[in-house]
Order: sequence, then C-alpha cells, then structure tokens
Amino acid sequence: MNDIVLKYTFVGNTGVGKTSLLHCLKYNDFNNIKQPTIGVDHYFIQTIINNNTIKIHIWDTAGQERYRSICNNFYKNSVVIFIIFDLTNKKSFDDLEYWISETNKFKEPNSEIIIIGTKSDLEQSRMISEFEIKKYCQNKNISYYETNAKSNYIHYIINEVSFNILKINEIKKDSEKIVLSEDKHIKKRFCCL
Ligand SMILES: Nc1nc2c(ncn2[C@@H]2O[C@H](COP(=O)(O)OP(=O)(O)OP(=O)(O)O)[C@@H](O)[C@H]2O)c(=O)[nH]1
Ligand SMILES: [Mg+2]
Repeated sequence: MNDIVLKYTFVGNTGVGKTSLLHCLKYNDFNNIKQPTIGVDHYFIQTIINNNTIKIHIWDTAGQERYRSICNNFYKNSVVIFIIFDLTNKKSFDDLEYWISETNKFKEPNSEIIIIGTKSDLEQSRMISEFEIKKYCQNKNISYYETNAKSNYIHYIINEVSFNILKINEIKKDSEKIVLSEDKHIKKRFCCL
C-alpha cells in the first residue's frame, strides 16, 4: 500500500502552547519559545500504523487576532482540527466556544474536532478542573486530551488520533469516507486533501 497523508491543524488563543507542543512532537524536547507564531507554520512527521507509513502534516496557526483570517483557510483541508487551551489560563478555556464555532464554520463536515488542554506540568497554577473540562467536552461530544510540552505524551495523542481516523474510515461507506490522500496520487474514492 502507498503512504497515507493526514493533515491536521492546531488552533487556539495566543500563548496557549501550540508551537511548544509541536516542537516537542518534532524534536522531543521543550523549547522555551519566546516568539508568537506569525501567520502559519508547518510541521511534518512520519509514523507507522498497521505497517503503513503515515505522513502527517500539521499546520501551526497563530493565535493572535490579526492572523485569524489567514488561518481560516487551513481548517478546510484538515481531517482533524486540534483546539488547544492552557490549563492555567481560564480565558483560553472560556474561548473554546469561539474556536469551536469558528472551526465548524470552515471545516469539512466529516472532519473532527479534538480539544487538548496543555501546560499540565504547572499543576499549582491550574485554573480548570479535569472534571469541568471533561463535562464540557462530553456535552459537545468532543474527545479531550491533557498534556504538556515537557512530556512525550503528544506523540501518543497524535498516534492514537491517526489510528482512530484510519480505523473509522475503513468502516465507513465510500460516500462518507473522510478525505485521505496518498502521497503522490490522490485517489478519488478513498480521497482527501
Ligand atoms: N511550563 C510550560 N510552559 C509552556 C508549555 N507550553 C508552552 N509553554 C510556554 O508558553 C509560552 C507560549 O507558548 P507557545 O508555544 O509559543 O504558544 P502558542 O500557542 O504557539 O502561541 P501563538 O503562536 O502566539 O499562537 C512559551 O513561553 C512556552 O515556553 C508547557 O506545556 N508547560
Ligand atoms: Mg505559536
């Protein structure tokens, strides 16, 4: 089988830790990033699932308001949109409503939203309980993960989400399949992106 390509987008308020998570995913270390992202950055990783090479492109969008209109374009081509918030920042949790509504405006109907609460290492400064977050996500039927950019758990999250996407796709009718593309030749039926 040819390689499969998955495209994801990370969104959320400025400073919540999107770039730090992706830096950890790519380089396996914590980089105390001082600069906010300008526009959109791109990360590429590869993983193996069920003996298939999965090529994953992740768009790291800027949380600053001035870049929001640029970022809207990236929701459309993503099979999963990860909405990130900061467990030590209540506003970033309250703003999930805004991000969910923006994402729903632009994403493909069969693309998925996943919420990640990050900076879990700063336990003393935590502002939102796991119970409250899980209740919120359950009500919206959205999967939730909790992590920080100093652990490797983000690898697990990306692998599990990718595994589930591929599994769900296998059991869907052709007309409902999510858009997956192979590396070079985009197949029409098992298509996407
Ligand atoms: N302790 C701790 N600090 C973190 C963590 N993740 C990010 N930070 C810090 O939070 C600040 C903002 O992180 P970024 O990754 O730049 O945030 P961002 O969401 O990409 O921000 P924008 O690019 O402006 O949208 C930086 O100083 C990071 O070092 C974490 O998991 N733990
Ligand atoms: Mg950033």
